[in-house]
Amino acid sequence: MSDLRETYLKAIAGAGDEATLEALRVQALGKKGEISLAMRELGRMSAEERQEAGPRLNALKDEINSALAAKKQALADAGLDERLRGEWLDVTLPARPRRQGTIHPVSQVTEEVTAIFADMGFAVAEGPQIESDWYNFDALNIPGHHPARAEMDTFYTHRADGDDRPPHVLRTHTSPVQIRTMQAEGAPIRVIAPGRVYRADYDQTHTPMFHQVEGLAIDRDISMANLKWVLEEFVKAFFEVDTVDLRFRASHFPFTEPSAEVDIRCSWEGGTLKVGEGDDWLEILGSGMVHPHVLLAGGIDPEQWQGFAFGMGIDRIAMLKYGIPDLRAFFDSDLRWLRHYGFAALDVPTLHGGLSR
Ligand code: 2U9
Repeated sequence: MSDLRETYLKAIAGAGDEATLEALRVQALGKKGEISLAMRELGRMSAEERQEAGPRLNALKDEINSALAAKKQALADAGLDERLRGEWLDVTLPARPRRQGTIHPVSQVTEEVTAIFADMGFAVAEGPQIESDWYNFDALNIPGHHPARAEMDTFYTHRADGDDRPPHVLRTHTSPVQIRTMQAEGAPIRVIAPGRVYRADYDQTHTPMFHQVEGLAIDRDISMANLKWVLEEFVKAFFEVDTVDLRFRASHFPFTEPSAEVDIRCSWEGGTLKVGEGDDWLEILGSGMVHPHVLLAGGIDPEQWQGFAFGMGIDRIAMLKYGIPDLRAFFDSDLRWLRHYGFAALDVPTLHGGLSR
């Protein structure tokens, strides 16, 4: 009987699958199994022999049953382990590239500009695209008779017949956003206002809707020197160069005094723009010290506070940085154009991670 025990326990331990286990069970404990047959022999034994052999056979039967159950469980566990190893998946891997959309250059450049100015302490401000003429013109020191109103090729909405109030306009610049910020928050202020603006103009360099970003910094001791530093830092970061040369040309805007248009030194060697070297100058933005009338319109005391402001076209600086030739293609929704000039959806521009790589 101890032979029987050893043989079966060894065979069970060495079984490689459930079928082998089942065969062993039948061979030992099945109707014609070795242990079942041995138990049948009990009837032919003397009472004494039976008393000795009965419990031993029963114990062996229990032991083999337990060994079978334990081995069955072990085989199942090993099977699960192997399946888990085979079906292992690293959920932290990036998604497989598929045909997918791209980030439009205007969105990409807006993100880049926002990251650069955020690093210098500027928050993003937003406002309505349909504005009253007061916010779009009067508050910015552009009175009704001022030629700038006509020059801006403004889109007007219609009032109902008999309604004499002045019509709303599609904002011609994002400047109304800064007026609203001044009214809502008071000084000091550091904001940029990126967004859509509208002018009735359409040719190779103008679309009736385009994008601007304007900046406004108001504090107690702000001067043109602060403006110059901020713009230099911006241009270096945006064009991803270590040095830039800026040229401030005296200009005129109703909302700033003094006003300056800003050019950057560049070269156009081989048709590609290089910023910071060469003998050409490229106009990229307008700027100046906020006119006292404009501070007053925003509810800020010009005796206590000064500020600088600047504005530039996002579409234009996107064309310059990424060598995009025709502005009109920006808004054609041409998939081939978008795949060519678009940016990968997960490449969010940051100053530490790189703006455009
Ligand atoms: C407030 C006060 C002053 C914003 C400014 C410019 C100069 C400028 C143009 C650049 C190219 C518009 O897109 S563009 O055609 N902008 O030259 N913008 S200063 O001045 C402000 C704005 C708001 C309250």
